[in-house]
Amino acid sequence: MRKCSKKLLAVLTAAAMACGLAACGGDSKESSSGAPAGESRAEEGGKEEEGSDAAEGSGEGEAESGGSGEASAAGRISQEQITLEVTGPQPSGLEDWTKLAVIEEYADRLGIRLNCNFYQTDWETQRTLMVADDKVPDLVINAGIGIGDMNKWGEEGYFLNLKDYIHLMPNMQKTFEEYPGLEAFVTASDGSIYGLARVSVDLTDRLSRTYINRKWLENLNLEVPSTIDELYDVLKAFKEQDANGNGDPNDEVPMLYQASYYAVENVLLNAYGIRMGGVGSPGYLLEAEEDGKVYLVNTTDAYREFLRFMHRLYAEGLMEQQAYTITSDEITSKQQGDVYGFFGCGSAPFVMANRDISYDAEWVGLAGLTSSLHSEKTAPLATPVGSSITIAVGADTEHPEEVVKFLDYFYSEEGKLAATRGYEGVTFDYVHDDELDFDNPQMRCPEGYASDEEYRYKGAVINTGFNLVEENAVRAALFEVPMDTLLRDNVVKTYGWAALTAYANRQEGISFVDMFPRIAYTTEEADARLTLYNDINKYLETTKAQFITGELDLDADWDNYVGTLDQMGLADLLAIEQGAYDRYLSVVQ
Ligand SMILES: [Ca+2]
Ligand SMILES: [Ca+2]
Repeated sequence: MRKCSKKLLAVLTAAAMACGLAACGGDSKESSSGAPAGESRAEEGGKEEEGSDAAEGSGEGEAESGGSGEASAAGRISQEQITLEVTGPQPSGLEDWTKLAVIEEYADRLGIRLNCNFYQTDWETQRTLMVADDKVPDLVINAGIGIGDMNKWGEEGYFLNLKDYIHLMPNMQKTFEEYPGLEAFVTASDGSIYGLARVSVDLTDRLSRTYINRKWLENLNLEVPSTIDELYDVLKAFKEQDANGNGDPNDEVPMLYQASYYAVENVLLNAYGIRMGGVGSPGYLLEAEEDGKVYLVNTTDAYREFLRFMHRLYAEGLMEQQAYTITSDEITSKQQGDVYGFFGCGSAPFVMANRDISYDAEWVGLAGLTSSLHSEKTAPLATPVGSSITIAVGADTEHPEEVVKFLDYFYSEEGKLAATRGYEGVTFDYVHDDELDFDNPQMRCPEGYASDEEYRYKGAVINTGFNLVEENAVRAALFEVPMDTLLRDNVVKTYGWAALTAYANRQEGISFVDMFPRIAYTTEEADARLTLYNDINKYLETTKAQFITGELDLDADWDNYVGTLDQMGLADLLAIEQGAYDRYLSVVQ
């Protein structure tokens, strides 16, 4: 029920009713509720920017301005050129948006000229003011709006309901069919869609990045483990023997575990049938029964067995003993000294060791571990859906049909590239990758730019602005090539961690399973959830560390742990999660 919506206001004003703008704008007094603390789990641990994969560009590009005059495969969106006002935070790395090649290309090919007004600082405040002052332009990009605020502002009439135009968005509909979790996340409880979240389909970003030391395995004549017990035996051998071969049998740390390297839990939890992935911190694990009932994994027997395993590793010196105090600089230094045997990360081995990517060849990916509790080989996939709304359309746009067609374009094959790399022959060229046997859209590197990557964000495209579908051609190819290809020396040294991850997860018998999806809270739910979630999550984090280090006993203290969670209001928190999950189900089913 809208109290004082903007659309309603026009009617009310016409009828000489008193409803001042200030009072209406006042509805949007807060803006924080959409995204509780720690909500950006997926952005953990630096996905390094890609684009420098295959170094040299052609060096002959000179797409200054004027456009190429090429037509779009999709045809022009507007026969007569129209101008759309665009706002958002200054895209990362951008200096002057008027220099971007796509500005002329979009104008020439699509009939859409963009006029951008980016904010250098304090975007969140600007965004709130923009709504409060009722000055939302045609397009807001890189918006970072929490879904609760998005739906509230949409309902109040500040943003266009894209659902009313969905018949003009066939490419988006196709993407919704492929990723129903995306549609569910952006759909408000009344069925409206006020903003779009990015969908990142790259499997190397969605699968666990967990690696075991190839040289150590070879030195000790050990196989890559496939069960949790075999893993234990390998870690034990790493500890007892001189795995790194430096003459000292005691300087190995079999497993690295630390705040930034908790990703290793993904594979370990999965060995117990638990799919890491929740709706907040990685330590707050939700899953749903077949019948749709949401429960907290952290109180299950399977989770207790996982903690038992972790405690065993800790107690027997098989994991980093400084897990809760060590710094990332210390980790890099230890890693350069060849001290770690097994870890998971959000980046890559070469990143943590501060080496070049060929260093990754010293590692091998690990996935699909089984245990007595979980005999199926599975690989959990994180949700591809972004944590906030990245693009929304102002309700007052004079060109609603053109704007939605323009957005839909970025879900098409040509449009996905137009958003991330620009246009063939203008900003990129297809270069055949002989190793992986596919055509790679390789950015050009015109004079004046230090690298093709710099050209991408300074001279070619609006960095992440229209990346509604985030793809990565090279990484996608790693999941298509014959398995043997992934073992080739050149491939491993060139594509490093991504090749290791693809190989590990493509092993015969492994099936992909979805983690708990990204669900959307209303602002009321988000407000009610915030304190409950923060308190419970903090308690889960603390007790987890205590169970692992042995400060708490997994037998003697377990019932008290479960009871404390009940007292803290776990049932109330789960009721909120259930409500949001039910709405998710109502869209995907
Ligand atoms: Ca050792
Ligand atoms: Ca040693």
